[in-house]
Amino acid sequence: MAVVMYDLVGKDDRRFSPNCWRSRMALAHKGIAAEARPTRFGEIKAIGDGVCRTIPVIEDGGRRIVDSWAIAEHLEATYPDGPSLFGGPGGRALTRFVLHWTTQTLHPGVAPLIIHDIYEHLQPEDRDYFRESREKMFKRPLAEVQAGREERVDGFRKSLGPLRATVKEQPFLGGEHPLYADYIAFGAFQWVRVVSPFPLLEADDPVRSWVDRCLDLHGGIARTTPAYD
Ligand SMILES: N[C@@H](CCC(=O)N[C@@H](CS)C(=O)NCC(=O)O)C(=O)O
Repeated sequence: MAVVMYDLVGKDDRRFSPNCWRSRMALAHKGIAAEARPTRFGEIKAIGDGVCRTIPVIEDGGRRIVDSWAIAEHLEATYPDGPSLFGGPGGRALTRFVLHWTTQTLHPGVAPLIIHDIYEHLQPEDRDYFRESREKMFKRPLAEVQAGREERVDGFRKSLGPLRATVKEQPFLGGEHPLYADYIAFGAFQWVRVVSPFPLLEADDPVRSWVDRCLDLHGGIARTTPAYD
């Protein structure tokens, strides 16, 4: 039975979730055939027994796994013959740093630059929920949060310094080959390219070359969704 992955979807079948892309890349890395089932925000509560509040969620051999980190650990433990996602216990431990950096710095840096673009790329049924829930978080209208991004993007680009320095010295965060740490960070850039025409990175930024390398991985799976570049 193929693995099913519940994958956040917007209009025109855009698969835009940074967290879901981590899991899709992880499944592809392990060589696992998975059905990425399109799921709107409003459909998450209908998954399985109704306790899921976020996606990605996968169903694998009768088990349901919620949360992208739990999914990566499940795949690593269940499919030890596929290429490793962590490169051993030390790699797994270091990947936690990338996870927390992405959650606490990268995503909060990206979100205010594209939040209204995300809204505009949702299916109509999801729009009110998204606007209300995100305006509660930002305490301002989404268009206002995103306004002035041209002036703010330089600060965001500077914040990528450690990522930039690393992928200038080596092709992937994992070294010569990608590991799950690459997919965690890559998800943020995939999020932007799927919903926003805004030029987040400069053309000659080494981060951009690394994103391109990630886009080429696993038969170009991340290029299969509509996007702006
Ligand atoms: N810690 C979770 C976070 C997942 C998450 O926040 N997913 C978002 C989509 S990117 C979601 O499902 N949000 C549901 C909502 O906002 O209602 C993970 O890594 O899987």
